[in-house]
Amino acid sequence: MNQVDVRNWGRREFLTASGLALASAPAVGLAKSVEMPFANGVRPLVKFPQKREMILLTTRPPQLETPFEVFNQGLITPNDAFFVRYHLSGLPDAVDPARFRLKIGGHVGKLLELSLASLKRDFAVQEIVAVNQCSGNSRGFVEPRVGGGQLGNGAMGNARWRGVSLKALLDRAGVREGARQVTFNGLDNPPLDVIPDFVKALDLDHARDGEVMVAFQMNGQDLPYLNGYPLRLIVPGHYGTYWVKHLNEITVVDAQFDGYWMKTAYRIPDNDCNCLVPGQKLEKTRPIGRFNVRSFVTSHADGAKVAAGRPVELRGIAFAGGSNIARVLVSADGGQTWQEARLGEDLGRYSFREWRLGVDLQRGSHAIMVRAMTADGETQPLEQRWQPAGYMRNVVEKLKLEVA
Ligand SMILES: Nc1nc2c(c(=O)[nH]1)N[C@H]1C(S)=C(S)[C@@H](COP(=O)(O)O)O[C@H]1N2
Ligand SMILES: [Mo]
Repeated sequence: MNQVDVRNWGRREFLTASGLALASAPAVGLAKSVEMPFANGVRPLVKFPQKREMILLTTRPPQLETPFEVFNQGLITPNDAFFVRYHLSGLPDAVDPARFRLKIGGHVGKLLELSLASLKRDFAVQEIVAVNQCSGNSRGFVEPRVGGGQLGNGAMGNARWRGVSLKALLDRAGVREGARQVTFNGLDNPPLDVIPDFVKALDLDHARDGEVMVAFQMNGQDLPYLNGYPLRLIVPGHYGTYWVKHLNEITVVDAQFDGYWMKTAYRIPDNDCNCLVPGQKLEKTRPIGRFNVRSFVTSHADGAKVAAGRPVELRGIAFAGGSNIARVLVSADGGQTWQEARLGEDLGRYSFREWRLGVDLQRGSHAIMVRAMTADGETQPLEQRWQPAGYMRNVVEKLKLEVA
C-alpha cells in the first residue's frame, strides 16, 4: 500500500477550502453554500481529499459537517460523507503505513510497539456498527446561543468499524496492579506549545469492556485520512471526543488523568438532567460520557411541500448510547396525538435504527414531531435542556409540512 501523504494530495482542494474560509461574504456568495436555520448559518460547501462536497465550519483545522440529506440515503454513512472534527491545526503531514507504530506502555508489564501488519495479523479482528457523534452536534440550534462550533445536525455518522479490541491489546501488554485509567494520544499536535495536546482517558474497566476498539477500517475501507488514518479509537455509545484519531500512543496510568481535555474541556453539569438554567453558575461537573437518545425525520426537510390526497411516507433515524431503540412515536399535530412508527433493520444497539410511518394529512400546515424511547425507558425531552457548552442536545425535533 502507498504511503499517505497529505502534502501531495489535492493541493488545490485544500487551497480552495482555505480561500473560502478566509474570504468574506462576496466570495461565499459566488461559491456554493447552504444556509442553516439559525442566525449566521450560511456555510460554504467545499471538497476536501477523500470527501464529497461537505459543509465547512473551519478550514484550519478541517471541520466538516455532513449534508443532512445523506442520512436519508441509508443507515450507514458513506466514508466520503462522514463528518470531520479536529481541535488542533497540527495534523500529521504524512503517515507511512510501513513505518507506523502503535505504542502501548505506562503501567504495563511489557511495552508494545505494534506495526499495522502485526495489529491485523496477531489479534482477533472484530466489527461493530456504531454511531460517532460530536458532543456539540446541533449546537447552532441552542437557545440562548452558546459559544463553540455552530453546528447543524450533521456532526454525526454511523459506520461499520473493523479492528481489534482494546482489551486484547492491554492483555498482551499486561496491565499492572494499581492501574486506574488508560490515555489515548494521536499524531496531531498543537500549533503552539501553550495549547495542550489532545489526549483523552477512559477508566480501566471501560477500556477493558471488550467493546472499545482500535479500528483500522471503516465501512470496508482504510479509514479516510481525515477520520483518523491509520488507526482510531472506537468507544461505542460515547461522544466522539473519546474516539481519538491517528491513534499512536496508549498509556496505562495509575492515577486519575488530569489533562486539559479531560479536566477542563468536555465536562457537563453533574446532575440528573445534565443541564442548567441559562445564566446559572456551573458548579459540579463530570466528563461527558454516553449519548442520550435522539431521533430525526430524514425524509422531509422543515417546510417541505407535499401533494394532498395520498398518504405521506415519513421516515427517519433514531439512536442512543447503548440501549436498543424500543419505540419511535410520531405526532402530526404538534404533539397532541402520537402514533407508533415501524422500526427497520436492527444493526445493533449502537447503530442508527430506521423508522417509517405513513400518515394521512389534510390540506394545510402540519407540525411533525418525532420522539424515540430506548429499551431502558429513556426518552427525549419535549423542552430543550440547556447547558453552557451546548453539548448533548436531544430535544424532540419538530418540522413543518405543507400539504397542498
Ligand atoms: N487526534 C484527534 N482525535 C480526535 C479529535 C482531535 O481533535 N484529534 N477530535 C475528537 C472529536 S471532539 C470528535 S467529535 C471526533 C470526530 O471524529 P471524525 O472527525 O472522524 O468525525 O474525533 C475525535 N478524535
Ligand atoms: Mo466532538
